[in-house]
Formats: sequence, C-alpha cells, structure tokens
Amino acid sequence: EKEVAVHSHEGVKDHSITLGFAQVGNESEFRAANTQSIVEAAKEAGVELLLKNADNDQEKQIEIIREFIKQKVDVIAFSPKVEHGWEEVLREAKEAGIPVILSDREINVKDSSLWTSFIGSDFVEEGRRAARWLVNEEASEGVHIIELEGTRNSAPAEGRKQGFEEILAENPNFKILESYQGDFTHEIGKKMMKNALDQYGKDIDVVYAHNDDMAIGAIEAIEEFGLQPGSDIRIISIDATKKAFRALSTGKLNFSVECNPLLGPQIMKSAKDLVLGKEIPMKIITAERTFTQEEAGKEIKKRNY
Ligand code: GYE
Repeated sequence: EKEVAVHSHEGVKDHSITLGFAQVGNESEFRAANTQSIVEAAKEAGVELLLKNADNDQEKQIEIIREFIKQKVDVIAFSPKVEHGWEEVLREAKEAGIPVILSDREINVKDSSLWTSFIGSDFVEEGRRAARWLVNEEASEGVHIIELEGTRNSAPAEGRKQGFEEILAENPNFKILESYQGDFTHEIGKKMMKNALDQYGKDIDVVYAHNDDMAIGAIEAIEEFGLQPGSDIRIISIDATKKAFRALSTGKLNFSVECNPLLGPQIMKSAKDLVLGKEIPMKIITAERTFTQEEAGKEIKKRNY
C-alpha cells in the first residue's frame, strides 16, 4: 500500500517541459520588458525555453513556429504580429498535438480550436480609457487630434483605434484630423509626427499615440518644430513604460494608459498546466490602470521597466 502511494506521488511530479516562443520583434520598450519577463519566468519555472525573434516579419514568425513543430516542443507561444494569416501553421501545430498560447496579441481565425489561450490586455478598453480622460479633461470648443497608430492590422492597433473612436463618437467636438501609421516604433512615430506638423501645424491640439515609443518620437518632433509638448500640444500614450513616466514627470506627456508586458509567469503556469492535462482559461486579461502627471511622481519608483 505504502509503496504504491510513494510511486503515485512520484508520478505527478512536474517534469520539465519545452516551450517554443516566437517573439514578434524588438520594436518597443514594452517588447523588451515582455521578452525579459518570458526569459526570467521560464528560468524560475524550470521550463526549457526556445525563444526566437521574428524581427517584425510575419513570414519569419510562421517559419519559427514550423521549426518548433519539427522540434516537437511541448507548447508553442507567440505574439502574433498581425491578426490574419495564421490558419495554415496553426493547423499544422494542432495536427502535431502541440497546444498554442497567444501572448499579448490576439488573432482573427474562424476556428478557435487552433489556439488554446490568450494572455494579454483588453485593447479596446485601453483606447476607451485614453479617450475618456481627453473628453473629461478638455472642455473647450473643437479639439483637433492626430492619431499615431501601431502596427497595421495588429490586434492592439485595431482595438485601441476602435475604443478611442467609440468614446469620441459620443463627443462630436473632438475630431481626429488624421491617423498615421507609426508601426509602434520611436523612429516612425517621430517621422509621422513631423508630417502631421508640416500638414496641420498649430491646428493640432492633441496627439493620441498607440504606444510610448511613438509618443516619445512625437514629443521630439514637436520640440524640433518649436512647440511645447504637454501644453501647446497635449499627448496621450499607451503602455506606461519608464519613458512615459519620465515624460509625465517633466510635463511633456499628459496621460498614460498601462498595458502590462510582464506576462512571463502566467505563460509558464498555463504551459505547465496544459502539459499536465489541466483545463486553462481561454482568455486571461491582465490587470491594468492609468496614470496622470500627478500620479506619476510616486509611482515611478515602483516601476521596473
Ligand atoms: O503596446 C507595443 C508593442 O502587442 C500590446 O506591441 C503589444 C504592443 C505594445 O510594440 O509597445
């Protein structure tokens, strides 16, 4: 009796698993923090991590996933660059019996059995939060907005645009003059802001940036144009990385909406549960908040990315 008891306890001990992670790129501060969280959490959890970077190229990301399938990893996780084009490779993963976890970005596929769980944020709500602050903050007449969008066709860009416009639809004196494709990077965000300033100049009241890297680029472009970011032109940004906190405390950024990149621990827990045959939730939405300039001061020392 005792012998069997010891044996069965042995049987359920966690054996280490192999997780293949196809990271979308290295486009932003969020992404750097996200990658670090995944690497640290794998070590912590005793998970063997195969991490490959797709350099913001969907074809490359698909190839990396194919490689993981060949290597017969236990679980695949990835941050899908865009919402479409995943059916074929995810069908191959399913046929190989490898469960797939979506990290920080969702995909648009008819067959939801092609992925097991999404761990990330509610982007539409992030967009609403950005707009709610604006419509409450600004009471004056027509407010003209420039939007810097994240990677075209990515779930965060789509969701943040949708949520922002949903609130604006209830407040007709807020108008988006033009939306530019900033691809979530500092460099393109800055370039697009320069174009906007050349086109609209002092007619711009607000910039809505889908992430901090583009917002910091816009701040630089506004200063080089000779205007004051944070006062002549107010700026709202999403992610709440350290760069945003610094800009909030120097008065160059007006409002920051958090998007949590520290998904590593949840990804590892879900991967281990999957291998142990446990059911895991289809969606795990991370808790997030917002920050005004006043709140940034005391918060910044608690931030670690
Ligand atoms: O907001 C941005 C990153 O997928 C939620 O991608 C993520 C977004 C994040 O490049 O900084």
